[in-house]
Amino acid sequence: MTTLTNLEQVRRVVTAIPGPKSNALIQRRAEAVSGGLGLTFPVAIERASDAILLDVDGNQIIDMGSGIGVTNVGNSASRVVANVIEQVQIFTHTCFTVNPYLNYIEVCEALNRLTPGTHKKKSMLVNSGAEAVENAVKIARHYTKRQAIVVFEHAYHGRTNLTMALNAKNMPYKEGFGPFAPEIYRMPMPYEFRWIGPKETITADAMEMITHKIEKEIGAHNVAAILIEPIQGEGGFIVPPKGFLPALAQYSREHGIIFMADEVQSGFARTGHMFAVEEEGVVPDILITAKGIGGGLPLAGVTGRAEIMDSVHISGLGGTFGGNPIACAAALGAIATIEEDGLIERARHIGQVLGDGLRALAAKYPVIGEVRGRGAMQAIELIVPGSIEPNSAAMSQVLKYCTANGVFILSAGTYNNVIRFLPPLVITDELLVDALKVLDEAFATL
Ligand code: PLZ
Repeated sequence: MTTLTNLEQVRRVVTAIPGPKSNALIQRRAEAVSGGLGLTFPVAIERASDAILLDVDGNQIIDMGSGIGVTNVGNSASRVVANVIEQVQIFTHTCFTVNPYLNYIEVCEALNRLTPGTHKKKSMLVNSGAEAVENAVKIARHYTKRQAIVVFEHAYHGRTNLTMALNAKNMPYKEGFGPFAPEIYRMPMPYEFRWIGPKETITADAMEMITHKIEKEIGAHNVAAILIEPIQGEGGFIVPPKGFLPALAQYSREHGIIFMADEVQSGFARTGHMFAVEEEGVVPDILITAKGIGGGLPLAGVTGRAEIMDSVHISGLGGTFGGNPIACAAALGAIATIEEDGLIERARHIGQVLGDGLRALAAKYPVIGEVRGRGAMQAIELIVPGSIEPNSAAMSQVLKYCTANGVFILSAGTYNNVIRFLPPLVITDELLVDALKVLDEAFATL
């Protein structure tokens, strides 16, 4: 077996990006692949390690997106690679509900140990974030014998039928794909930057609006679960104001409502905690994981209070591939990497370097309306200077410049005007500083 050496962690631009080989591959893609799939960067990847992506034209690109918050431990991280190679030679699949195996149980034990709360917890594994959210909803409804699910403005939870209904944004997620699942109720989100009321009382005012709506429009006794991303991802890295998540969790507790945190994007050390809810000591009844758990392999989990997770009748939960042994082996490698290499601390450090760099840019360029985030989950919201009008054109121009110069940065936001940073937590300071330099040049071109 050939072993590939890791890519040197430097940016290197050797052709136009996208280069000729990427362009040819993108044409081939257009012939073979459904046009319904998006294409954020028309740049095809040949290899990757840690925070560097090598494209088919030989350019080394800084990865500031981690495949949308997945490769937190770096691309092809050594423990993930070693565990996968070993597992693929041992056995590839049985279906856990047909013949169980050890590493599925070990991943559940790790989830039960790592998620907040000292109560007895149990977990189940599935393939994707959306599937985990679906299962969390199934379990919460089954346990409470209630149907209503409360979600929020700017929320994103997936692309399956139920999760489409949970999403806030119509285009591109819902347009033409209805009918959607019933018994989903959307509440106002205290999005500080765009909040129209007084900012000093935002938490209390939002809670007042939400509890009023729940009590008058649904009936609290009909609500099975309140589902929220502790920091909203696709919606634009909206960080709820201090006290909001604890207040929601408290309200849920008082009304027998399951409080569910969707930590698909914010989890696994991303925000400088293993899970983002820890910032304010919030203990969810159910916590949903995906993305970073698998170190790049498809895996997701639902972890909750034992009595809730055990309330479902036998065989009420399952799936052919959920908790596939190769994905579980990868997850154990990713979790070991986070714990043994101090990646939670590292995420805080990244937050400092990136946050300082972005705040310096915001002071220089009035098109940056706000810098927000936590740890290695940071964003800037672009506006028409002197207003809060979303500036999506500036965002596109900045990202185009970055791509051409070997830095991949993702967008986000209900108004398509947020630039989000989700670097692998193993990224070097040198690469971070280099990416910030390219970003500065990009803003200078506006
Ligand atoms: N919950 C909070 O961020 C996935 C979407 C990419 P899946 N976000 C990236 C795209 O364009 O489809 C996400 C999330 C939160 C759930 C999900 C869904 O996770 O693994 O994509 O199903």
